[in-house]
Amino acid sequence: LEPAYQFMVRARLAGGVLSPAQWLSFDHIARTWANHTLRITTRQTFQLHGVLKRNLKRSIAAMNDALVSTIAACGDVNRNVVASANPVSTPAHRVAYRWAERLSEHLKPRTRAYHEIWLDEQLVAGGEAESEPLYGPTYLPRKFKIGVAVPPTNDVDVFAQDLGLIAIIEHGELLGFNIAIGGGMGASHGDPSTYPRLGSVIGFVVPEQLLRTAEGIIEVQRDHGNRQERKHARLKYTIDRMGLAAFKAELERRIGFALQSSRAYRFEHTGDRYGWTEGDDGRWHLTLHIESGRLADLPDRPHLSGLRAIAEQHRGDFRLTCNQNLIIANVPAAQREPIDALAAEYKLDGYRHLSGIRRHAVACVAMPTCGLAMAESERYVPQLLPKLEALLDRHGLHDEPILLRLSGCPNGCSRPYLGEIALVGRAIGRYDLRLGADFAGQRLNRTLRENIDEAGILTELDALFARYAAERQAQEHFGDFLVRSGTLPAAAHAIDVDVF
Ligand code: SRM
Ligand code: SF4
Repeated sequence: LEPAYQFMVRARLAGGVLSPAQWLSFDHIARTWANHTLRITTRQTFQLHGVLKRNLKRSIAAMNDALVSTIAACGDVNRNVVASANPVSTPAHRVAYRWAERLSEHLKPRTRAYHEIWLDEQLVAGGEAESEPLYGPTYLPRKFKIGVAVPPTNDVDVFAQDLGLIAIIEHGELLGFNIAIGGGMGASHGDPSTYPRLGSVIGFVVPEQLLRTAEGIIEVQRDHGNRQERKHARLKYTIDRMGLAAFKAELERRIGFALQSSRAYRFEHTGDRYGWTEGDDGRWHLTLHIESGRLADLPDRPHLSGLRAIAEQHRGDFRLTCNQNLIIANVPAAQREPIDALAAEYKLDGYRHLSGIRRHAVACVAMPTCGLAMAESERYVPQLLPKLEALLDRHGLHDEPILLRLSGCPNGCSRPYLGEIALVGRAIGRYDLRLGADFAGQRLNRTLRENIDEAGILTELDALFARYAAERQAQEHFGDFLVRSGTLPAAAHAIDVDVF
């Protein structure tokens, strides 16, 4: 008898968009073969947990039947391309999203092995090298991530991506993209040769140059990335080893054109806009708050069933956000009321009463399914958040928007180094407390205390909230206050904006 091996399955959903029919397929797969939950990830897709080995093939086949793949959702290739989900309000936003789709499709591995293994496609003769013009026989040294942001919203955390694309829109028209390279979060405790890094903006390209530029960056990483030491294999280390100027020169040599100077842009925030917003075409979008992205049927919150009921009626689409939330998008005005009624019936309307910190909290999966977790993260949120809210209430800061990020280990799946407050797991019940990122995803935070327990975390934050309440300037965010007031060392890792 074989042990009951369980697997996690991750879908590939460029830009996090799916139809109601696809939603219903995911719902069915979650209930039939997984642990009756769907998990919205920080890269705008679904993970399913607890899929038994004997059900793995059926689950993947069912996704493919719904025209969703799992190919390259993991592995040393380009991963799910993320794109600003919020708002989806102008033609330029839609064009930016379509570029995310095109990138995703263009950079997808060409191998048929996936189809042969999972979808019973007949074996095709010929080596992988022939079928992988970009990745070659040995693929990339490490995973590669792309995100498209539409200023002023940086909901994809564009500077945390290997390749961050900042859409430059003027008078409603997409002119092209600023190119930011070398972002990445992962680090290892006690190893300073590993570190989070923000992307460096190296120039601007027009849309027609985008695919070749992305390919060129991937080619340089493919040929120059570190294949000896996996810890140093991400693009950020390749760039820091080669030097930004040398990397850019090599890129331009390969693609055969020079990047233009980067264009001006301004990010204001990384968050989602909860509630209803209207698009330029008169359609409506409802952003729901989903705690840590977990959709389950709990006694007081039957969210999974609620969204199934909505998917059965909804004729627009669904959009997953990089903050692990959900947008019921493209709703005609007449459909708002029935959707509101279902949201209320299934307790999906919690977005109406969120504290400032809860609106901006993101937590990675961690225990019990993540094999790399050192501490709790998603499961710690329901205990930690009320305690933080109580402290904030006491200092009159209930509605103050504060970015909170929790990760169960330093790999940084919740992008914790971009939290104004972040906890990075060390051991059960113990975390590094990091503080002082900005509100728009453009400055890394700093470690204030290492390896402390909950009591230590709350004591530190209580004192800092008191000072923030008393000493902050008008409109000043918590992270900015901590840096300005000298509570933390000034951030040395500000982004390399407009280097070229
Ligand atoms: Fe992640 C590995 C979960 C986004 C950095 N990540 C893992 C694994 C697969 C653990 C493993 O390798 O055994 C986790 C599965 C846990 C579970 O039980 O489900 C896991 N990562 C997640 C998700 C589900 C977190 C979430 O709560 O939403 C996100 C799924 C993304 C997706 O849909 O594709 C997720 N991971 C991220 C991000 C954020 C992002 O991409 O914007 C990062 C930081 C950005 C970056 O890559 O630098 C991230 N995950 C990592 C790393 C560290 C990589 C590094 O360069 O050091 C690992 C470990 C590794 O690759 O060796 C990792
Ligand atoms: Fe697991 Fe660490 Fe990623 Fe959390 S940050 S999901 S603990 S790998």
